[in-house]
Amino acid sequence: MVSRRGFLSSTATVLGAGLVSRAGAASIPEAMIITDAKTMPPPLPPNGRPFNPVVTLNGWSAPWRMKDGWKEFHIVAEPVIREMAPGMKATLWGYNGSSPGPTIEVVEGDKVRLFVTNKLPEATTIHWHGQRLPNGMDGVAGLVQTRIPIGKTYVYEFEAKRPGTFMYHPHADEMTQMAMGMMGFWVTHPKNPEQHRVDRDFVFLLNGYDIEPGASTPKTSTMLDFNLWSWNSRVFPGIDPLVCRQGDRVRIRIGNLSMTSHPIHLHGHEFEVTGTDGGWVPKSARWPEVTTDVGVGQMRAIEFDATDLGDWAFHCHKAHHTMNAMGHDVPNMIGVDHRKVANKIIKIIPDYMVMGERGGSDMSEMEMPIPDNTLPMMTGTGPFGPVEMGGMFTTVKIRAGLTRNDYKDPGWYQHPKGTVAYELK
Ligand SMILES: [Cu+2]
Repeated sequence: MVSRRGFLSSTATVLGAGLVSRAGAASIPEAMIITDAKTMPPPLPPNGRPFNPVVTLNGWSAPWRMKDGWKEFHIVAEPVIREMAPGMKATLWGYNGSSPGPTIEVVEGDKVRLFVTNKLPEATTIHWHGQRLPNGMDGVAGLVQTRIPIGKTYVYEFEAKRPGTFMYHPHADEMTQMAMGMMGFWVTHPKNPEQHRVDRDFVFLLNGYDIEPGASTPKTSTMLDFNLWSWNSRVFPGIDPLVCRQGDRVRIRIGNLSMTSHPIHLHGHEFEVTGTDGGWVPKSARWPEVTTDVGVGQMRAIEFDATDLGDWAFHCHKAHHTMNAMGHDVPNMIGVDHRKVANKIIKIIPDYMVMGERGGSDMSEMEMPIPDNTLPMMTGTGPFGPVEMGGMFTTVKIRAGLTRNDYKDPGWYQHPKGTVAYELK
């Protein structure tokens, strides 16, 4: 047995852990553990039927083994440490070293066997959200199965009948376990790889946490007032850019396992919703949009042609969801001259700062001392200064001439002369 604690580092850690007993090892595939939060370019499927793999934003796809015609995965529910952005680590629960867990990719018609080992301090289950499957494989504790006790492994078996976009999450002590980060993405690819083919296919989950500045464990009794709104348990500037080649047909699949809806907005391009929870949307039923609301428990696949070069903002349109941990009980000080009061306060509290009289930008411009292990509320610096964002914000970076499997951050866009807003002299 190898202690995985020692492997929790910022560098990529890939390790087949000896997680099961020697007797069980023969029949259970190794569980791959990855704790790094880098976006991993997808490897082509080494066996089984062919498909065009997806790219999990700040994540990865689970490996499998083929055995007697079954596609077998080993999923381990366990405590994890997730870096949400440089400077802040969260103590979460997840699967196989990360939260969210690895993306599961199968092909329509695959017989799928999932070994689920429970390394949490309490019982759990996994519900395969959106799937057609035998009732007893649906993962609802008490209703269709007994809970998976601590230390035990349960086996789920079903045929992946419907191609599309799915999620997985516990259906046992849900409020705690989902608030702690237990969730993952699932893609069932169409039998014919030419069907619904795109050049780049990104996936991520919308989630939210309530972590007090300076703390690392989420408050699990919070119902709505979460303070960190994340994509795959990452917040801006920790969310990788979605790198696209000019001319690519791009799909972005989004699943919402947070406790509120998120209007997801793309700059500079129109998209269509081509897939929902229930499957693919017929071409005749699609309409162009630049924002689509993703409700709680829903999945949406959007598609667009990456025609225009640039670093295009891509974010949730709820303004308080593009901010990091903050106090919400802040009075609006715009237009209030409180210098006289401030001078009196400074006699008692020398560090007192006058803030907010000119708007909220003071927050991003001022270097306020913040507790350890937290993030500034509005942060990130672009080539033109502070971006003043946090939370559910990143960029779609469109560049000419990238190679097919190149997802590396190309740096900031170099604007052609005369194409940037300018000051009137
Ligand atoms: Cu939002």
